[in-house]
Amino acid sequence: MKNTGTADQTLEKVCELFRIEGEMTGYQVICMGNINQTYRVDFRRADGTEKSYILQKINTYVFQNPRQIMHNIDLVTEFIHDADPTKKCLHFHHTENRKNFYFDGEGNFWRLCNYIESKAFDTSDDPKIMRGAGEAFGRFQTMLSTFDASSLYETIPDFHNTKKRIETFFTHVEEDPFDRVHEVYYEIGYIAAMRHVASQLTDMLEEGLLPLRVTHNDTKINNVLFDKNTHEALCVIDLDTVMPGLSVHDFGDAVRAACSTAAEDERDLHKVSLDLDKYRAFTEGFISQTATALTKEELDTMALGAFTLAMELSVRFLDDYISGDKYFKTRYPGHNLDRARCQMKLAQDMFSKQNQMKKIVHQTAAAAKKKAECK
Ligand code: GN1
Ligand code: MG
Repeated sequence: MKNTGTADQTLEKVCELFRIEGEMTGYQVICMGNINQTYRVDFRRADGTEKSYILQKINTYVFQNPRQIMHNIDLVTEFIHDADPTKKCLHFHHTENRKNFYFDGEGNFWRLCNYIESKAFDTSDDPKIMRGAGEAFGRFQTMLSTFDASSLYETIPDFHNTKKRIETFFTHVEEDPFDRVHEVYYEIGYIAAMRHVASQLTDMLEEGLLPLRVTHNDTKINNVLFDKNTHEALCVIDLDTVMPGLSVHDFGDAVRAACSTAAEDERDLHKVSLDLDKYRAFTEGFISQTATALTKEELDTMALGAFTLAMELSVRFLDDYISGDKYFKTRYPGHNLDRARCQMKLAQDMFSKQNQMKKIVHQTAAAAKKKAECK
């Protein structure tokens, strides 16, 4: 059924600028992601066939240089396509003047890409899916190992600089612009107590102990598209933050997002912990693609990466809460606070499970290396 009204007309006009053929028959708001506004737009072409596309309005509060993002995306998608033209991948359409974006002059920045018929998961109890997600992110990183990192803009500077994120957070705690700090003394205390542990990866990067690679930087499992029937991982999406970064951050972000026993914003904290079965399956998938490339220091710090990213997200959500909820899209007042508490609980559980998590990494890496040697 066709939606009516001005949104409809705006989407239709933008699609026209991207030279989409046929008549728009409808659209659907895709409720995925906390940043950009995403739509699926459906078209019927002159020959009667139907085709859908993904149209996105970029959040320019978060991405202050969207042109740089689209420059990166052009290079990365082309590289991925050339690496394996048989695989499904994102393809962004161009306007008449050969731009892969349209800026409407009223602050709206649009882009349009192919719609891939698929299924996405926030998590799964099926080890095959968890392993598939690990493989997809591991493969993504391995594939980009020969990509020229210097050709990429840093789309959000210091994106995973956990140390700096914590410093910024404490500046905002001092300022307390919305008089919310008194509600979160417990959380502030925990962040203060753990800031050195959470800053360890940043320190190691600065000391040259961990290698800088081209990484995805937003490895939520719902950024992997799976085949609807076979549940085989098809491709990795959301390339806005592909930048030089740490492998252990990609691993850690995926673990904190996919291997929890609860949703990212669960309010009942008793339900929140790390599911070690999911963690093992994801780790097996990720390491199967990266084992021979990862350094000893990287393998040693993967479990710390998961703790660090849960802490980083907790700090980011809490920072947004005390700063007036400007960054992440929220569905209700206090949503960022719930997310922050949930991620903190997850970080605490991961901290208590560090030894088990490290052991799984090392066992998996040893098995993967042995397998590679036997080949
Ligand atoms: C944002 O919009 P989405 O879900 O792809 C955020 C990530 C966070 C995530 C938490 C650019 O990603 O860093 O991990 O929310 N993206 C940006 O759900 O800040
Ligand atoms: Mg994203």
